[in-house]
Amino acid sequence: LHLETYLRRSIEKDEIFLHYQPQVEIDTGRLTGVEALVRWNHPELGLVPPFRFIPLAEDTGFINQLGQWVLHEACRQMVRWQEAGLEVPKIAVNLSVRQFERGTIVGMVGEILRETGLAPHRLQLEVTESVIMNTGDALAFINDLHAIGVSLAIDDFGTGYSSLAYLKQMPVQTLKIDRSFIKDISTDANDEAIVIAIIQLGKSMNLSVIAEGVETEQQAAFLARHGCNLAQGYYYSRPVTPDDILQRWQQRD
Ligand code: G
Ligand code: G
Ligand code: MN
Ligand code: NA
Repeated sequence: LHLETYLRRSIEKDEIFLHYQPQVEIDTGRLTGVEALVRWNHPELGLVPPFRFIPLAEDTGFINQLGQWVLHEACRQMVRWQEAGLEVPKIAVNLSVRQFERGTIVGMVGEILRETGLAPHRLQLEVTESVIMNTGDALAFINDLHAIGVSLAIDDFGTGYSSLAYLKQMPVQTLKIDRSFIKDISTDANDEAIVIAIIQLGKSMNLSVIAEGVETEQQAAFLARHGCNLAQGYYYSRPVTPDDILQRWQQRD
């Protein structure tokens, strides 16, 4: 069987699940949110990494079903944590460009929020710059999503065709600095300059800026020193199970 055939059955067979990666405030270590990251555990193939099945799901259109499942599960998990006594301030969920093509994204998000009872402001949708530049109606959809109260982050910021003109028009709240720029902070002067520029851009446009792929204390210190106080990365935590989130963060706050 082809991977594609397996993938189509993965949801009904209960092989898809989510891991969650903490987002933290650098100076306090406080949990500010989590990003939901999809995982596929196939009984024979084992854990299939997202870089193998997300592009396939996008090519085959399965991403629409998968994306809906992910969003629903992520919102339900927020409610479960809440019921267990842990208030996770915000959940970030990745959207792919294909999910904007059918024009049903806004209705789907609204319905999932209603059904799960999650407050809209606790959901953040992550889109890449290419979503914004390559989707004809992206601006309209993004305005509609903003209108129902969810927030928007630009993922992998700095790696795409970021048109600053677009950024200016859009109700975006957060820039996520791509981890490729964070990796060589302290050895690569260009990367340092780019990171500082993104932080400044965010500040002057009144956006919050989070760095991804933070793996060392030095990187965190550099970011904090330059005015970026939000981070996500292995230095704080890998993506982990819902239970891991509960155990680690319930005790801290
Ligand atoms: O942990 P990591 O290997 O999970 O993720 C690899 C890539 O897969 C990242 O670029 C991430 O944005 C993407 N990804 C993870 N989960 C999802 C998801 O639910 N939907 C989409 N569209 N992309 C995802
Ligand atoms: O593209 P996106 O930002 O949605 O994907 C997040 C991806 O980054 C996931 O694959 C996740 O496992 C990975 N990731 C998260 N933190 C780190 C990190 O500190 N270092 C590296 N190399 N990858 C990370
Ligand atoms: Mn992301
Ligand atoms: Na990213």
